[in-house]
Amino acid sequence: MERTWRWFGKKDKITLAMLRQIGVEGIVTALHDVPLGEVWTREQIRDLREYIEQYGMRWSVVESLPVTETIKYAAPDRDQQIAVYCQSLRNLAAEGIHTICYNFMPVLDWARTDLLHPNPNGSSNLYFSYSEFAYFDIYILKREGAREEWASFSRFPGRDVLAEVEELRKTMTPEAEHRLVENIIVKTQGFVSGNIREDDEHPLELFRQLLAQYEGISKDYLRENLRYFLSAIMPVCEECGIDMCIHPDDPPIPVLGLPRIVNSDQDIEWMLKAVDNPHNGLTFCAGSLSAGAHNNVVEMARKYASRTWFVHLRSCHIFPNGDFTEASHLGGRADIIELCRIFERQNPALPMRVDHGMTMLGDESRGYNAGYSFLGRMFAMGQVQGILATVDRELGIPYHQPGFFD
Ligand code: DNO
Repeated sequence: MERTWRWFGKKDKITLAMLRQIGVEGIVTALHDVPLGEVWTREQIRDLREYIEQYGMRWSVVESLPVTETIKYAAPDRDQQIAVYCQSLRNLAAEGIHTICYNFMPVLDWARTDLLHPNPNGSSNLYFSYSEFAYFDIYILKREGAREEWASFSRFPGRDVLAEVEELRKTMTPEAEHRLVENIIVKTQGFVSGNIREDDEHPLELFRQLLAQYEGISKDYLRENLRYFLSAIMPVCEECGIDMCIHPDDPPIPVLGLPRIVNSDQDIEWMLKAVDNPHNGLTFCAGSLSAGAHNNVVEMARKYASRTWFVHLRSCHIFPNGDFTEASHLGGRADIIELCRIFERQNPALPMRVDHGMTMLGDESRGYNAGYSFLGRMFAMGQVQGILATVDRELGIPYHQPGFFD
């Protein structure tokens, strides 16, 4: 697979010169400064593409070209927003960028409760605690109906999340509450979705307003809106040779009363069949899928490899109570070694990025985006390059380590 890296643009503290030294061939990025719902112009795209090319790499994948909430919940302006989306797609294709990652998660993109959860080895990883998330929902967000929903939450037999929330309440401090808000709706969201920015003064209020727009919206309704969106953009994708790759929901469960529609085998099967066009494809995010005990990641990779246009390599460990953390790229539930075999066999040129990594050896004080450390991701990238070299040897695929004399 093509070794790519998520880079957050010219302001990213991790520079392209650094990335070249660690074997990165392709860049995954977005026009992070263009406000949600505006066209990405050819000039803006060209400027960034040429900047990347100066460093001997290419702009391989857009992650993400965000879908506005109004498209997701079908507001009156959705056709106008879809037209904006199509124009951005045309402009990207005209600049030679043909692989587009996006997601259809309402309001909240990915979610974690702890961004620096200690590992036994002294490094840290991202972590999701159901009781802390429920505490946020009931006592901080104060969402109507949240308590009742958590009272009937039965995903983990024998676990009483509501009782844990009450226990937590006894020791919760204002600082810890503030940290939960930061972790759940600010630090993990600001740099990916554009709904909430790091400098928003009242993120909770904003978040409540966004949630309110989804009142009464069911899973089926959201699915129909995805079908509508995909059907509308497919002619442009065909005309311009664009491959769309939807990113699965992270975590792979419904959250905060919002429907989520891309988190299981059945969901993926539904969305690929709903608009059965090869340009409607998948970002195979092994991390998001492996956070759900219902997902057999290797089986899913086999089943969907032929409709996968972009791969995220990451693996989760699920604790006995159901909470999960991000594991080593050589461990956890995802079986990255087998995934490399499957995707390498499918297409050795498929863009792949290491998704998240440990925060280690000083990463914590560098102000990187949550999950997107430098040393931790570099460590994971080294592990994955080793796997790829081994798998390529097994499969008889020539392996070239970029940036070296062979
Ligand atoms: C977090 C990621 C998400 C994902 C986007 C794709 O690290 O899993 O930000 O990349 O949602 O649209």
